[in-house]
Amino acid sequence: MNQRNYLIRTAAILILAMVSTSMLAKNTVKSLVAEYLVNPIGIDVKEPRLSWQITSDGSNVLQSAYEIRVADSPQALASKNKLIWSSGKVESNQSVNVIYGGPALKSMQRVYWQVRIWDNNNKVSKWSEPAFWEMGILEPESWEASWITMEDEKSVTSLPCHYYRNEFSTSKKVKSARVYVTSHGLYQLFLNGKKVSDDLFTPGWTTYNKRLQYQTYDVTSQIGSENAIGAILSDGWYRGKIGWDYQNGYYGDQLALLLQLEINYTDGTSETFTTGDEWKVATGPILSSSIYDGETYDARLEIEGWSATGFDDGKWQNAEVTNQPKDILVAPQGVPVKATQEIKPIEIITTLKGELVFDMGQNMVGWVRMKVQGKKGDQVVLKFAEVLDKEGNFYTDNLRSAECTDTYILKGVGEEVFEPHFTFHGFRYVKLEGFPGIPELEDITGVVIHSDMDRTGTFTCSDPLINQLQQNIQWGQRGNFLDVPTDCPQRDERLGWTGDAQVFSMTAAYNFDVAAFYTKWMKDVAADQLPNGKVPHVIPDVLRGDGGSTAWADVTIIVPWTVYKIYGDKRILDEQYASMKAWVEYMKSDAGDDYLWTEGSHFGDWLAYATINSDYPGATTEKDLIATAYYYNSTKLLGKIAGIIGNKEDAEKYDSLSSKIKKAFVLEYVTPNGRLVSHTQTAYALALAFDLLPENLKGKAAEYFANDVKKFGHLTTGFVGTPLLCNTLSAIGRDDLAFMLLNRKEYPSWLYPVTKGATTIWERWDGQKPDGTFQDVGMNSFNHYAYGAIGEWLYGHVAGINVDVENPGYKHILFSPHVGGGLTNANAEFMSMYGEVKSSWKIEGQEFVYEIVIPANTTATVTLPEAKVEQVTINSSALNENVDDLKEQGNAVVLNLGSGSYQFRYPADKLK
Ligand code: RAM
Repeated sequence: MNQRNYLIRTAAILILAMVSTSMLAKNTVKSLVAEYLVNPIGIDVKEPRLSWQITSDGSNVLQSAYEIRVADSPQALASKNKLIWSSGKVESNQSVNVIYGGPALKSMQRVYWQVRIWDNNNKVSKWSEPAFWEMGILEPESWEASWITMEDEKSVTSLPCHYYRNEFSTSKKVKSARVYVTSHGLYQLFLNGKKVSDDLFTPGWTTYNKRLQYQTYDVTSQIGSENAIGAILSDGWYRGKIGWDYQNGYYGDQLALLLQLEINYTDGTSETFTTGDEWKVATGPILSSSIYDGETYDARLEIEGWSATGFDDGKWQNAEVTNQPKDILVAPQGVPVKATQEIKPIEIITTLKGELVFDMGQNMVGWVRMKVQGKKGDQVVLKFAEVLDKEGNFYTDNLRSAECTDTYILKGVGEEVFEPHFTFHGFRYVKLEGFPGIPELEDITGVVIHSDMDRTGTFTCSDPLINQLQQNIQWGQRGNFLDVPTDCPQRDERLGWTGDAQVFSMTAAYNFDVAAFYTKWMKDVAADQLPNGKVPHVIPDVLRGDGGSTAWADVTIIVPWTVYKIYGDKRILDEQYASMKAWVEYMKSDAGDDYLWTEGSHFGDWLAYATINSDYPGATTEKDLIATAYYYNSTKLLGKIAGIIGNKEDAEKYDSLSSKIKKAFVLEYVTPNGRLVSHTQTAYALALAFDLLPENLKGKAAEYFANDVKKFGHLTTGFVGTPLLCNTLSAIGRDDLAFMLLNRKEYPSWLYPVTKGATTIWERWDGQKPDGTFQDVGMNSFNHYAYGAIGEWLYGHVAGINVDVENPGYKHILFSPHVGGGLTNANAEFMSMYGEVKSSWKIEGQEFVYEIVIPANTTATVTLPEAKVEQVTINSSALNENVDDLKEQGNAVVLNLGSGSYQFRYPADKLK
């Protein structure tokens, strides 16, 4: 919709609002976030963006103005002359990502802020509760600390973890204390014997040689007069095994710690304690710890009280100062990894082979906590697997070289509790060897870990199998969003595969709040991009620059575009623009003058349907067709993005380039009758979804597409085609086929794994074959989210919650539910930046009942399928007597509404 129409429509809604809104609507401003985070500390975004939500007991509520005020304490917010910044009353409907416009903020500065709004009746709200954000260390010079390491210990194989410690005292009353900390390798931090934070896998995974995150923790309440500080360091991604070929030490061979503790006293003075050569270091009970291989812990070597005061570290060696860079330190922009759930096993199995196996009932990512009692030196070995084989035995062949083994050696002092520190496993089954005595269910607890994103979406419907599919998609996302979006969590891979991330990004953004998560990861994409614009296959890149595959490297454009659409985030488009452009320029130079991208090495429609039939080996979509289609799509999007960020010249340039690619595509890959040279579902889905066909051939191509689906009766797509498949069938009016694909239970389909008991999404359509045997051990993950990209269609099409790209961030919402596939209800809820969006329909007797929630400060267009205006009621009254802005369009009724909760009812005869 163009700007003018939007304004007219908004005006219409405002008029309507006058009629139906209670003039006394009470509006509350809440859920304040800075840079998508609740009260973040230690950020380094110099002009943070502020967002809030409005809740109201009235309907048709829009914000007409806001006022933000910022001060250095909550109390000071109320006194005008103490403010750091006041926006004044700004006439604006913007309540998402409003840029802080006050004076430059200093390192470590904390500011409090609050906001009030005026609604469309010019009624002002109360000020919100105060929120805050706090800056981290903004200049490298402010890092006074030195990197420290353990003398002479350079290694590229896993050695025992390092334990660092130091003590310090304070003599004055502490007002505030912050610790800034990072490491080469992973760290866990302790203060006076206690863990400082429940963040896991810190400092996270980035392109370490270019960007290294540090964390900031508020330790004010933990500081006493005598203090001890300790840290454990392990290899992690930095020095451990990562990538192919048993590759260790990709980033370096030396573990190191950097820590700075800033204490402000109540008398206005301050003190800084830092890592330096007076620190002590030793090894301890963690004999080895590897992300792929697991952890070995010898409890007999535990060091009682090592991170508390008074410990005798006389036998520890002095740490050595090491010269490592500090100018690459960045504050995290994502969300930390945390343990978010605990799971009890459902069964203890003795397999045919006699193995003792716990079934967690869910393919999960994390580890288990084990309770055990035995003799000193007893050794319990825990192994992890996703599946049992067809005989019911423990199966680990698909983990490839990853050992996924935790070993615990008992100290022999009554009940002992073990959980690993720096490893994670992807598993449903846990095999125990050497357990003293007979284990019970309660001896094992599953600890689920992932980037702690807020869950924003739910989707349910009348079919339990589809509900399980949705659960599997969400579990797949949880298991694979671990500071970076990985392909899988179990085998010797777990890498940030770009293709998987891009195809899943829309689904991901329905399920969880991924704004911060992707903002962080996209910076790594840009950091690892090669000077010629080529994008590595995995980010962070541990494959030494191998990259440039179509549909994978296009992550540069597609993920920021998703973040823009879902969160209305323009800054990510600005900040990633150079990276996006470099990628398009790379394709342009590789494609050359004929605009067909026939060069390069590509994954193609990865893992598409394959058969062993002699006359039909499976669906092969030519790689250059895919590459040229993506070249077109990314170029076109880049042009659009250039326009959005105000770069007119590029907008025109890439728009015109995209037209040339389209022409070349049609000439090369489309017959004059609309048939594609690769006559596959993926090819048609690409051509139709990306709008690559001339108007007169669209109908014919759609027919070929539909006929192919009908002929097979199943999907034949891989990673590239699958995310587009149902959306495109629906777009050409073939919901019947899209629902047929969704409902199919035999291989290949989304529900086939569900019927086999899957609790996550599989990498391959036939990870486990109907006869119970497995796919090739070389590549058979049972927790791979890529095919979960169908989630986007469930939320957007079946339940009907869609973003309007012209008014991104759900400022204007498109509700368009679709009944089909025998479903009698479908329900989606989505927590947008503006508040809760809901879309829920059911067939109740002879009636279609549809409920929606439109949050305050948004508007919506609702499309009611198979409806006649005079038969529809809204909140139990006749629709046409209550809503002016409505029309009949084909068989649907289309209306525009402002915020509120609405229920529609009308006869369902045409919907069944
Ligand atoms: C495998 C995985 C991954 C995919 C690459 C191309 O490693 O299946 O998901 O993106 O191949």
